[in-house]
Order: sequence, then C-alpha cells, then structure tokens
Amino acid sequence: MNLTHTKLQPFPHSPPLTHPTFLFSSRSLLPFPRNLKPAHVSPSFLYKKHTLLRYGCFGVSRSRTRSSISEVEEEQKQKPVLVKRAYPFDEIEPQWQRYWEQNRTFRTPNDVDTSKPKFYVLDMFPYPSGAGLHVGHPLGYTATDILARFKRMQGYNVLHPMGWDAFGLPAEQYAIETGTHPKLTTLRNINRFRSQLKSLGFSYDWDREISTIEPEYYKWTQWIFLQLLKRGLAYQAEVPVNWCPALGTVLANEEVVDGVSERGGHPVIRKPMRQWMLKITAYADRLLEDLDELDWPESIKEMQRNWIGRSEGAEVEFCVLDSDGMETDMKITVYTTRPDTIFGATYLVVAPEYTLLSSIVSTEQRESVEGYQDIASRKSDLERTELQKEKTGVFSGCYAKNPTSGEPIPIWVADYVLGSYGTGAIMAVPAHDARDHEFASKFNIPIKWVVTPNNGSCVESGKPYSGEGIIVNSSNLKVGLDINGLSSKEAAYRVIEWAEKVGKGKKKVNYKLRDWLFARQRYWGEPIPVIFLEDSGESLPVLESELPLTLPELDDFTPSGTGEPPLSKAVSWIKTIDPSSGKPATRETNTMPQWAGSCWYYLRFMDPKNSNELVDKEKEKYWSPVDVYVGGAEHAVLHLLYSRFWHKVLYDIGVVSTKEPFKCVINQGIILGEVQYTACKDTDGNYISADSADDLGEYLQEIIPEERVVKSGEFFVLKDNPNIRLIARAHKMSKSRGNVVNPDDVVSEYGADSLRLYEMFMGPFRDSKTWNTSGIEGVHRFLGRTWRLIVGSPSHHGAFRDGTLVTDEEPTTEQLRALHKCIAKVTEEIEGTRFNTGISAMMEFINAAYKWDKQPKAIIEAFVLLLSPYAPHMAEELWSRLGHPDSIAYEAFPKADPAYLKESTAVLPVQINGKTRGTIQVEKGCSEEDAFTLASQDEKLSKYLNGKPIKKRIFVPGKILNVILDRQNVKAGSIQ
Ligand code: ANZ
Repeated sequence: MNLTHTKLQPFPHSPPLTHPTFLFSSRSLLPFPRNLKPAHVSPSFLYKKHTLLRYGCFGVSRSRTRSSISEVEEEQKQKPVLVKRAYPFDEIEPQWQRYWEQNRTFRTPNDVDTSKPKFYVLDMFPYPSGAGLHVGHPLGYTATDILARFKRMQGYNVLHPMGWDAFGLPAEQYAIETGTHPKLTTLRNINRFRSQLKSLGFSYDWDREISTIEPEYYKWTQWIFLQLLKRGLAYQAEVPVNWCPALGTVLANEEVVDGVSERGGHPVIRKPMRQWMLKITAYADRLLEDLDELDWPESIKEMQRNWIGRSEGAEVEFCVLDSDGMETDMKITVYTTRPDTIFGATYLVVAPEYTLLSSIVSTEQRESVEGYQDIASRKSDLERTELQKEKTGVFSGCYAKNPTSGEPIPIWVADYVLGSYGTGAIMAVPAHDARDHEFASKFNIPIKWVVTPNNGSCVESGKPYSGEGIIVNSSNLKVGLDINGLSSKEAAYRVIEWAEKVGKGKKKVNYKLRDWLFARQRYWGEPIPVIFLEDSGESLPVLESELPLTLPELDDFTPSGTGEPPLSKAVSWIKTIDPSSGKPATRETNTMPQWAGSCWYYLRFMDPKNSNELVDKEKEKYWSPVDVYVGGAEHAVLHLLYSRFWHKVLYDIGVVSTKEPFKCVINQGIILGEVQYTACKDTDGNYISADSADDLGEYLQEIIPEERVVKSGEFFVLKDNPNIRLIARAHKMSKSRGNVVNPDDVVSEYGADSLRLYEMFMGPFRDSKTWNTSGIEGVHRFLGRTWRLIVGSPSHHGAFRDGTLVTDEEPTTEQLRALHKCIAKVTEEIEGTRFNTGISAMMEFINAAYKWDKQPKAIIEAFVLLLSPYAPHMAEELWSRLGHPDSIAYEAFPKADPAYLKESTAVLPVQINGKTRGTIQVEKGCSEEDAFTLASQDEKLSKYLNGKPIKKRIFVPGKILNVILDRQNVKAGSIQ
C-alpha cells in the first residue's frame, strides 16, 4: 500500500491509514508491538507485569501464539463433526446460483425504464488479495445484497455491481520474489474472489464487473488525470519520500517501521524527490462545507473535518538580527492561531527542513544543526509530533526581534515543528502552549505570561495555560500596540489589524490538508500520461486520443537501485516522440497510487462499457448519487476524501451532475475472532484467578480450550475449578494468530444462506462482533426448521421430500396477524439496516407457525418472500416448490396490513367481591359472557368461582370484570 503522501499530513488526528485493499491484511492487523519480547516458559508464557499493563493486553509472542493455537486447533480437528445438514443446502445452492447466472437474473439493463425510482447500492470493492475472501467481506456484502434484493422487490431499478481494486503492492512484491507477472497473480486472485462471491449468492450484476487494471478502465483514470493537469490541479514538486539506500528504492509508509525498512531492517531516510501532486487543497473549503449535507455517520464527518483541519490565525513576520543585534533583511514568517499571545513569544522555532535555515545558522552552531537535521530526516511526522515524546532541538546561534515587544529572542531548530505545515516556523509561547512550555523548561528559555483565565484566578506556576482569557503584560507604545485587558478574541483581532497596518503580517486561514502525493515509484499501477521533451525537459500531456497509455510488459520488477521506478527498465516504451513538435521525448516512469482507480469506479459501474465517455450523461444523471455505500471505517478519511475531491472536479467540468458521490455511507463493524480463554499461573505452575494475577510480579499464561470453560455470572471460569477466573478476549482475525475463519469452510459445512444469516444475526450491523461457530449452528437450525415446516422432514432414509406441505385453506385471523406482524417488522428493520432484529422477527414467526395444524399457502408464500433477501437460495427453492416458475427476485415484497397489526387481545383484571384475584387474556371486544367463561376456566380464578352462587357481575369492557358472590348462599352452600 502506497501511502507516502500521508507523511505530508502534519497532524493526522489518528486517521486509519489502511487502504481498501488492506481491509483484512494480516500486516495491518499485527497483533502486538514488535518490541514485545516475552520470555516464554513452555507450555505457558511468562511476562513482566509492566509489559502487560503497558499494552493493555496479555501479549504473546507471535510464534508462540501460533503454536498454541494450532495445538488447540489440532485438538478441535480430532473432535467428531457434529453438524448434520438441516436441509439440502448443498444441492439447492449451486443449482440456484447456476440458474441466476444462466438467466442473468440480476442484470440491470442499459436501457432501464427511468420513470421508475432507482436504488444504487455499492460495496467498497475489494483488493483481490492472495488470501481470498475473509468472513469480514460478506458482512458488508450481505447487507448490501439484502438491500438490493429488497428494493428490487419494491419495484426499484437497482444497480448493485462488483469489481476489483486490482493494482497494488502485494502483487508487485510477489512478482519480485517469484518472478510471476503481477497481472497473472491478480487475475488468479480475481477469479478466486469472483467464484467465492458467487458461492454466497450475492445478486451482483456481473455484466458490469470492472477491474482497475484493465486498459479500458484505466484509460479513464488517465483521462481524469489529464483533466486535472489541464486545470493546474496536477503539478510536479520536490517532496520528501522514504528513501532506503540499501534497497535502492522508495518505500511506502507501511513498509517503514521505526525508521528502518520492514524488509531487511535497513535505514530509511527522508529524501526530496520529484513527484506529481494533486491540488486537493484547492477544494478544502468545499470538501468541508458539503459534508453538512451528507447522511454519513457523524464520526466520519468529524474525521474528515479534522483531516482537512481548517484553522484561522495570522502570519506574522519576525526580523532576523545580525550578531550585533541589528535588524537584517531576512524575515521569518510564522503561522499562529493565537496572535493574542504574541507578547509572550520568547523564542522562535524553525523546522529542521526550513529552507532558510542554512542562511540563518551561525558558524559555531552549524555542525550541531546539521547533525540534528540528519537525525530528524529519519523520523516520520507522526513520531515528531507525538505529544509524549521528549522534545529535542538545537540553538541556531541566531536571534530575531519580537515585533511587538521589540525584544531579541533566540531562534531554535526543533523537530516538533514541521516544515510542511503553516510556514514551517512558529513563534513559541511557552506560558500558553504545552509543547513550547516543555521545550522552554528543558532549555531554560524565559516563560512570559500574557493571558489570565477569565475568572481572574492566578495561573498555576509550572504549568502552561492554553485557554483563552484576559490579556496582560502586552503593551508597547513604541510600536503602537496595547492589548492589555482585552479578551483573547479582541486581542487577536487587534494584533492582526496592527500587523496589517505596519506591514508585518496578515490574517491567514490554514489547512492541515496537504496536496495529495500522486506518484509512486512502482510498476503495478496506472502509467501517468505525461512525456518529457528530451531537449528542454518540458513536460507535456499525452494526447487524449492516445489513451489508454498501457503499462508495458516487464520481466524484472525489482527497483533500479537509483530511485528510478521499475518502468525505467522498459527502454523502448519510454522513448517516444512528441506528436505536435516531432521532438524526441521520454515517458513518465512513475505510476499512479492505488487510490486512483478507486476514486471514481462508482461512476463507471453506471456505464461500464462506454468507450467514448467516462460515463454517459443521461445514465449518470439517473443513477447518481450512490444511495448507500457500505464499507469499513478504515476508509473514513482518505478514500472518501479523494473520491469526493475527484467527484467535485468532475462536477466542475460537467461530467457528473451531483456535488457529492455518496449520499449515505455506512460502516460495518469488525468481526473479531472467536473468544480466546487464558488462565494465569504462578511460576510454580499453579492456576491463579485472573483478578489476582496482577498482584504477582510475574506470571504465566495458558490458553484454555472452550470445553474446559464455563460462564459464572459475568465471568468465565475453569469448569473443574470455578474459583479460577479466566481472561476472555476476542482478537482481530489475523493469519499470525491463526484465528481467521474461511468463508468457504462455513459454506461447505452450513451453506451460504446460513453464513449470510449468521453474519447478519451476529449483532447490530455497525458494531464490532465476535465470531462464534455455535452461532452459525443456531441460524442453520432455524433454516432447517423453516424447511421442515414447509417441506416436511426427510424420509427414514434421510432423503428430502419433493413439493411442500402447504394447504389451500383460507388463513385464520391468528395466522394473518402473525404474518403481518412479521412483515411489518422485517420491512422496518431492513429499512433501518437493523438486519439482526429482522431475523428475530422471522424466527418468532416460525415458532408461532409450528403451533398451527395447517400451513396455508397464502401465509407461507408471503413468509418466503420476506425470507428471500436474507436466504435467497432457500427462498428460490421454496418459491419454486410452491408452484412459481419464475425467480422470486422480482416478486413484490409483501406489505403489512395495518388491520392485522392492532393488538388483538387485552389483559382484563378480574375481581371477586371487589378484590383483584387475577387477570385473563381476552380478545378485544369480547362479551361479558365470554370473559366470565374464561375467568371460570382460569386455574387461579376458578377456585373462587366454581360452584359458588353469584349475586351479580359488573363488566366494563376492556377494563374489568367484577364478580360479586352471594355470601349468604355461599355460607348455606358450605353447610350443606
Ligand atoms: C503561537 C501559539 C501560542 C500557538 C499558543 C498555539 C498556542 P492548528 O490549530 O493546528 O492550526 N504551529 C504552527 N505551525 C506549526 C508547524 N509547522 N509545526 C508545528 N506547530 C506549528 O495549530 C496552529 C498552532 O500550531 C500555531 O499557533 C503554532 O503555535 C503551531 F498559546 O502559535 B501557535
């Protein structure tokens, strides 16, 4: 994954950096920090308590975990397989999949009837990794499939496509290691993904399948690049990248760990290189403003706002002084969001990469400054700006003048200031900024208080006060500025006004958002359609008519060693002629980052085969925007931001008709692996309860198989020793942990419908959930019960019957009520994407139906329709057995009749002689006679009523039945 551009973001607010393609990459899910080196004592592991506390988890070495897990797995493998197929899913499912394929059931025709409403439901398309599908993929895909099927049945034209985000680093790395061409690996992986998806019965329109690696597709990715170039939104710049001299290559961020290359552990430095940049910053305001209109999770919108990071402040000039303290021509411009604190600026800091630094630095300090620059070049921006990191820095040997106080202040070089943000220089106000305070305290720089809290309380010495307040110590009549007594806001305004007047500064809006680094020194990506004239070096766009500019074939994908991308080896491809001047030229050898293809694929699905246009205008107008876009929260920032940016550019040039691409975005939760139980042991090997383990300095751990565990109240304990509490923890699924569940295995054991249903039933769609195999057995049993209810049980020989058991009787009111309650609930829950509770409603219905003698066709048919978006194979099979020759996919989804939704029964309190003795369940509107009969039959009430003479009955319909006994006769009766 190439994420080099993310380094340019100065203060990423913990954005998830995983790319769509790495959704489930084992690498991005590394379970433990690399430096965790537990001593281990077989068969348990020994840890230092502080290590456990520090990582908030009970770390285990990866190799150890693997072996322990495989021991458990081995044991489990030896257990007999208890599952018996509850219905013939293994026959039904492939048969219906074939039917859908042969009949192109889910094809969305090119010429849909546009008078009908549309519904475009899209999954974040996957990177076809070598590992195949993970159970996390079908979570989102089942949800979108349910929505697609539901909307089709409601009469919408549905667009539900699938494709492949197929350029990317793993295939290239595999090519370097094995010599296999990335295209071969990628196509193989795509075939596997496609057949896995088909085996899950997703209703994609496979006729619209696209792949970002196909020239017919990337022709348009390149075309968009040319439009950006034409509008000055693509440009070249010298930008620092991760350069590994030993490997002779530029590395992506995730290939660099703690300053060294992940492969081989070689030092990595930051080195400026010529790069293509996209000017996303030109769209910063629109990307921010338009967020408000979107029906997206608030958390994603907030992450996008933070990433864009708009702040208002000022740029102020500080004049550099010479060694005699006289003003020079040199100025350092700082960016500050707190101009109100300017009198408290007791030093300046410039970033180690600050361009003017070498002309400021004094001769005596030159060596230490250069040494410092060298060390800083090896750190990532994230490492540099981490708040907890001890501040480092060196004095430049030079001073500047604070323009307000007139005092000389030292200029320092420190890496907590980034060259890429603001102006790369700050005025440091240690009394009011935590980082400056820490730095000034460490290097004995004066700290001057200039803001007091509004309540007038004194500032606690020893700590910075970073809030706003009332300004003090801030007046210099010589320069004509007095802000004492003003509020921070007023003071900031006055300082800016003053600076503008005296020509020392101006108001400034800044963004954390950086321009997007768009070039990669890789083979497996879209070629950038640019040529360079050999004589002048001038860059020129490839003519649109020459697109696609196809990737040349290469046998050797290894980096060149000079920093030149692998494409520089395609000598004959590189050499070209500029068609307009006839001059010799060379092609750009950088390729596009993987984000490129995924930036606009949703548009191509609307018109995938169009060779004249990116998308036909009418089609775009009809299908835009995507109504529901589902994927992992890890794409909350970059992918969504980049696509929004491109979309806005396409909007500006009239290619698309909407300002935003995705109306509603939903993030599915993560599926964690099965819960793992761990027991703690003291160093003699005796079990100790997990709650007391922390009291021991060191202890051992042992993974306990589930059959030795039992739940006791809130906790899990050892079955044979309930005093020993265990640690129960679910981990992310990862290869290294050995807890990855393969959907193929689930499909072959329980069927695709069970997997679909289980993934939806695990919990609320947006929440994280833990995998639990017995949960699948539960939904599988439900499907089996449904099958048996409608089709009947298998014969003695285990053969499943043909046909169904349904009858032609008119449904009873009770049956209609149960059905319509289920219809209402399932509809409401699909619309609210609460798929799990929709399943509960169907389970309740089946439970109720088991109590009926007969299963009327009208009722069962409607239920099968309800079931079909969730378990489409079974539904198709039942539908066909119910006598329908066509697929269920376009049948009308049942509508709930409100008449059957009203509660039909009520609870009626029954009094005997004015005292409440119990209640009875009565039909609404029941008569006095019926209520009395029910009361006499009630177990509790009958003893008060049976055989007793009754004086009178008072009946208030729906409210109460009061029976007054004839006391005299009772007594007489009792004497007799
Ligand atoms: C003086 C000051 C006084 C500041 C104070 C803050 C508090 P945001 O809001 O994130 O935009 N800054 C400016 N450029 C920087 C850089 N390249 N690297 C690191 N820090 C930088 O932050 C703006 C504030 O971050 C600026 O306001 C500056 O410190 C610092 F009481 O200036 B301030």
